[in-house]
Amino acid sequence: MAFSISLGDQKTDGVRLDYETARNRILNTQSPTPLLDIADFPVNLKKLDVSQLPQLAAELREDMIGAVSKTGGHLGAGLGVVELTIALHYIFNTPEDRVIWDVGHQSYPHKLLTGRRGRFLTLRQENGISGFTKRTESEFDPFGAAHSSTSISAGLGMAVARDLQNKTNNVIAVIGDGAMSAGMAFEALNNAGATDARLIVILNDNDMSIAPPSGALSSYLARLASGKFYSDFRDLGKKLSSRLGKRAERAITRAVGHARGFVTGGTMFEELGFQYIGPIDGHNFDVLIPVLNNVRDHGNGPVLIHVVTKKGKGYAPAEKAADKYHGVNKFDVVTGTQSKAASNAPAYTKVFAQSLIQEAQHDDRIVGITAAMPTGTGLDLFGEVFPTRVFDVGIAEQHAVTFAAGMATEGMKPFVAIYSTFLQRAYDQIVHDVAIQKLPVRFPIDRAGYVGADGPTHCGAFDIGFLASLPGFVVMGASDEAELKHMVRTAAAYDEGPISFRFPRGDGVGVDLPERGEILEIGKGRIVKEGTKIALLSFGTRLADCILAAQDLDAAGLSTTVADARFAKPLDLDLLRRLAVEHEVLVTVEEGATGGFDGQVLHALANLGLLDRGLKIRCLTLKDEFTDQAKPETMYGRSGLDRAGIVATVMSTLAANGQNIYAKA
Ligand SMILES: Cc1ncc(C[n+]2csc(CCOP(=O)(O)OP(=O)(O)O)c2C)c(N)n1
Repeated sequence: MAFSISLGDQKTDGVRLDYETARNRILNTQSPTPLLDIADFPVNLKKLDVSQLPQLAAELREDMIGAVSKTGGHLGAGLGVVELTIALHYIFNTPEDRVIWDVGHQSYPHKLLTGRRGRFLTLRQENGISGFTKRTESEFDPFGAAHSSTSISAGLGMAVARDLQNKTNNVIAVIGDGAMSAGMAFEALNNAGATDARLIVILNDNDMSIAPPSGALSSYLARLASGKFYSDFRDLGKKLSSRLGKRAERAITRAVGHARGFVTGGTMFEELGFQYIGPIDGHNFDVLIPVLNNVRDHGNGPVLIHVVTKKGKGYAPAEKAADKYHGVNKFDVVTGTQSKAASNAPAYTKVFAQSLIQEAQHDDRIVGITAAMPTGTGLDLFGEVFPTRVFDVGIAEQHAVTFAAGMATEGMKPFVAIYSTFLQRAYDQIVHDVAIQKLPVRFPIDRAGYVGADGPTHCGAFDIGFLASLPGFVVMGASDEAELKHMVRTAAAYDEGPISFRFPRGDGVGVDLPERGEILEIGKGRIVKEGTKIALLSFGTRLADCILAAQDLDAAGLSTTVADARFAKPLDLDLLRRLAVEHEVLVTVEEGATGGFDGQVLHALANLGLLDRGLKIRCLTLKDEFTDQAKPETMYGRSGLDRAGIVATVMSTLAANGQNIYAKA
């Protein structure tokens, strides 16, 4: 059997059991009623004896592995915090005590223990539970997340608000070592350390981000976790008791026999004003329980507990995988083999990476920058070819952009590859450090548009609007993978200022790829198909549906032109003029929020006087809402961004003679 599950060292004497044996022990021998059935809410979890917690942990892992094998999702991070999650709900009085999970991708065990087990197979599906924490989903989720490094700020806000209202609950922020590398986490530490606010920060250090972590903090934590072990535990107990009270001294002295070791004195966190406890073994209840018990309701000031865990813990395929099963498709539980949707077209990410490699072979000033997403952005492939020309700066989008700006001042050609949704975090850097100085930083923007199962927090909705509003910015949208190749080359060749190109998640449409991309003329779109009555003006990959819609419209006797704008900025005004003057109806189509390409087009048409002649114009964009997770096709359908929706918009525009299309919904 390829898959083994760990029941905790006490039960197995450190021997790893194969899956069947473990399962039988859990279900038959050890407990006729799975403990997970009992521990459906924290109030019931607390009825278990401490000695039963390792078994509960094993059941939780098995449940989670089984469910995620059917739904796909984030697995490795959750597997690593099973014991920590149980211990937190066992010791603290949730939901009165607030537990904030940073990013929220590791919250699956938390969801299973807080009343959501019955719905767990709906994870990340339409009308199902979210893959992240979400306030509207449960009172046990005090703060919504998905973008990283927000938990300490939110927790400090809650702690200060609690004190202002004379309440007494605990606030606990659980943050990973990867998330801790972000500027926002440091800003929060800096603020919290200077206050008396009773805030507990748990640093979940698994020495992994999505990829192995980069940066000096990671090396520092590794030194804390493995280098220096505190030798005199009694002294440590005394030291802590001055801040945490007598109980801490006794329990910590008791617990240390099971701990990996304690370090105290002079850690970075202590210098910042935190009481530092750790490192402790995050898979050992004998340590977790007394430490959390004694930190609960402690005196004043912030405390940081450094917990060492293993990402993917307890599931061999995850432990062995390079990414520790950070995010997985559906998979076979026994072998760990993941399914991959069948498609002959290459993924946009791969086309981007291969095109960038190709351009970099011609120009040694091209470098790639990622904010902790080398695999997601394809820069891992670039790094295999050019190891010295790729920079993983950690989860630090703001820094990534200004770092790129600095490189550009020195004549390098930085490509800052950041997903649309995470680029939001670096907006001031884009405006102030890049755009105002007209620096030629290149922005390849992946995951532009709907992202399906990851839901509203990851939807790439706003980049067109927030970039196209910046003076001098060139904003491109690839309509297929060949166009993406052209845009990589165009961006590499363009030195006048900032330039971006967006492309969606997933596979391309399967067009033939040119040997090498062409340099596109800046601000020029193209006519894909000529017609006379209807004009569909597409920006991005909805072009394929525009072409299909045009076939239907032609068949209905409505001769249709299809144009690929290529540029949201600068707009092709000649093309716009032609479409506006020669057609009765003009529909703009884009996979972005309102105020993006549509806004640019409407503004131009208005100021060119082209709206004064009776042109009927409609704009198709993402729905003006934060859309919950669903299949992308469903989302396109609801926004009218698919073939049928485009046809329906044209028909209703003609029929309604000027009425707005919202009537169709
Ligand atoms: C602002 C932002 N950038 C990038 C990401 C993508 N992302 C999700 S989880 C993750 C790694 C987090 O690592 P860590 O905090 O150590 O948690 P672990 O998964 O190891 O438990 C990254 C980079 C994100 N969620 N938010």
